[in-house]
Amino acid sequence: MGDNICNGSQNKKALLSDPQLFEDQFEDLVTELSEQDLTDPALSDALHRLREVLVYNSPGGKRNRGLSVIGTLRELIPPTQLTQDTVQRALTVGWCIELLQAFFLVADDIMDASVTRRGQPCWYKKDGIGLDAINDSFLLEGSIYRLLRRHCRDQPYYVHLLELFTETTFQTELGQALDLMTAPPGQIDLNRFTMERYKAIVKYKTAFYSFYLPVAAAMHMAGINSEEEHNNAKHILLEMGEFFQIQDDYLDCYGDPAVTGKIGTDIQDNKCSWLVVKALEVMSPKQRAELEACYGRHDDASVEKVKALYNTLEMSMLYHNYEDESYQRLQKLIACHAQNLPHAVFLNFAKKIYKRNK
Ligand code: GPP
Ligand code: MG
Ligand code: MG
Ligand code: MG
Repeated sequence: MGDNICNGSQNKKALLSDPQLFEDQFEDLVTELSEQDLTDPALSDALHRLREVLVYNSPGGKRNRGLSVIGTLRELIPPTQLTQDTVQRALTVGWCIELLQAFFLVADDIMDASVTRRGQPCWYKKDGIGLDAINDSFLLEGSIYRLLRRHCRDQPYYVHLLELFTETTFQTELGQALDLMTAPPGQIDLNRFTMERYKAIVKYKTAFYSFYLPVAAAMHMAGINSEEEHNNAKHILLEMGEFFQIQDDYLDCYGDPAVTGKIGTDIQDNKCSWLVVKALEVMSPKQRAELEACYGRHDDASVEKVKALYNTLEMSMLYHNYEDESYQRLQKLIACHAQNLPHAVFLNFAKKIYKRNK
């Protein structure tokens, strides 16, 4: 569609907010992936399954990652240069990040033995799905590259986006490997849970894909490719990502499942969570022995003992102090490292995550 043609539907689109445009685009992308792209009738059952997987596993999230592609692009390109086609493409790239997230979550919930996600049963928990969900996660990942090809193939930044998505996926998988290796079921060894190991896990499993990826994608779309500019952005965004995962760990224990949409499993799963790492820094040898006896166990009584110990140590207060410190540190980082990039790129993101409860 040409950018200068103004028909009724385009006029209407111009009035909608980015979140509305983003939600509206989803159905079109599902139809494109499951109906228009592959027309071999022999595939119709598989494509029907793909539609089901997309529809079940994409809604209900906060959309922070997906929406920040267009949000960042609006800070990088003057409104007069932002054509409707460019906006549509930024929304599609945003959906690619949401699909990457859906791919990771479907797989992560199997690995973490989770029960609910975004207020509904985890996909693998549904009747008749089980471990077939592994293949469904691959379908979600594959969908990313079909969309990028269809919508961005002719753009000068196409290869940059491909490399960014594949590199980020690999970094996340390495982070997930660290997360899993540091939490072997049934082998409790509190010596494993160091702050150094914690930071490595969360940088790779969360920060790259949740924070650097959407901003870096928008930077490439705006023609900003220099390593220096990307490193500046990365510096700030990885710090934000670390804090975001610390919040996720806090909410795993202290969040309200009715709000977060998921029931925590970190204590049972023997995870190297911020809570256990921080608690170990402040507890007495006697408390450490108590923790050793009840962490990483599945019975309710053991889980409750861990939570009671966290309460005694006032972990909630320690977390809120950390949140305040982290916010101050981030403001300084933005002031020092944003350089040529508009500070709003980072401040908008920070506004969405600090003091969140879901
Ligand atoms: C969040 O960990 C990290 C991910 C969802 C990345 C998974 C990566 C894969 C390669 C599958 P988490 O388990 O704490 O998230 P949640 O609390 O949402 O389950
Ligand atoms: Mg996990
Ligand atoms: Mg998980
Ligand atoms: Mg978690």
